[in-house]
Amino acid sequence: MRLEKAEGVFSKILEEKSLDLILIIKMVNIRYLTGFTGTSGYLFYSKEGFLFLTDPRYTEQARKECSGVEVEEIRGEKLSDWIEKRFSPKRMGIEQWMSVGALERLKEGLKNVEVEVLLDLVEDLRVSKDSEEKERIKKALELAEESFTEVLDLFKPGVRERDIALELEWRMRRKGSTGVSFSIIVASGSRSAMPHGVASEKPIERGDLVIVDWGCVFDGYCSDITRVVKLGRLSGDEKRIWSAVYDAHMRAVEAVASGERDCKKIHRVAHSVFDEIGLGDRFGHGLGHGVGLEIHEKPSLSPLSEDKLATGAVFTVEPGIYLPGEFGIRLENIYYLDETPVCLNSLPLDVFEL
Ligand SMILES: [Mn+2]
Repeated sequence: MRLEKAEGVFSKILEEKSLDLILIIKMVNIRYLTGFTGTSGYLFYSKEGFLFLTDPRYTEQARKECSGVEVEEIRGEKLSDWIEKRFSPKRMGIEQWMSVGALERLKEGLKNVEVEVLLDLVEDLRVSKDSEEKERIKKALELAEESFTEVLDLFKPGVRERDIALELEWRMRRKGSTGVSFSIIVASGSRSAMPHGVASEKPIERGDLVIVDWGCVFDGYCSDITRVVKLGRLSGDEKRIWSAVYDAHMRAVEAVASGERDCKKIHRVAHSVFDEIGLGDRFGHGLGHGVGLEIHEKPSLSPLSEDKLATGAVFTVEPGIYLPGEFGIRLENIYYLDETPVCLNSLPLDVFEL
């Protein structure tokens, strides 16, 4: 079904841009289109349809995984020579992800071929998730949340941030995840003011506020969630900041619920909550991002985004306030956009006061 959808789009592009060939090189895009889970190969599209090229390490796997796609093998031959021999293209389009070095080599080998860079060809197709994708993301989130609940009793004075991160990762893997979707953030005390404070050797202390931002991969799909833990009771200041972040989060989700689909406007709704209390400049990152085969994918909810939220999109909402030298608070959930946004999380956004 994904291949059929892609075929419709790709065949139009061949025609509009007068191309003979399209080359897809990013492995998650190849996985999305063909089901191939290996780490090396090239997907071509021409008037004949799709063709997947891989090397002998993966030929058998590709024939099993890529149903409906012709698979060929390359052995001891330069990619450019193979392309010339198989397609003799005059004009070809290549995804933007090829390295400048690889592109130079390819152009040297294909001297008479015009090359055009194609932007976000498959990324745009990936925005709206089908039900199978949505279920995998939900499962990845479920494993992440269950594991977090199980490690809450580790938040004790003297336990290092990285011990918590390791335990969390180990539990997610034990439950069936293939790994973390990014390096787990456990940022305690004044480190919580660093939006990406990856777990360090620092032991957590009584009174610390701890930002935990984590996620795992299930069947290729990522989850991403942020919660705040406090060793003790929240101070007045911490409560005030938590409420502002919570309001920003909810106001953004309400904007989507009432029909806003312009991603930069959704970002602005959250930002304006912080502006109202004079903390606008303490929110320096985007409000959220798409989640799927990659931890950060389209759409981007940020001030410069040109993206629109499409039905079927799975995206995070994660406003945060960071006070250097003091503390930070970020609250992140994942939403699925049906007619209205549906929260995929089970854990509440409240601070876990321990
Ligand atoms: Mn995130």
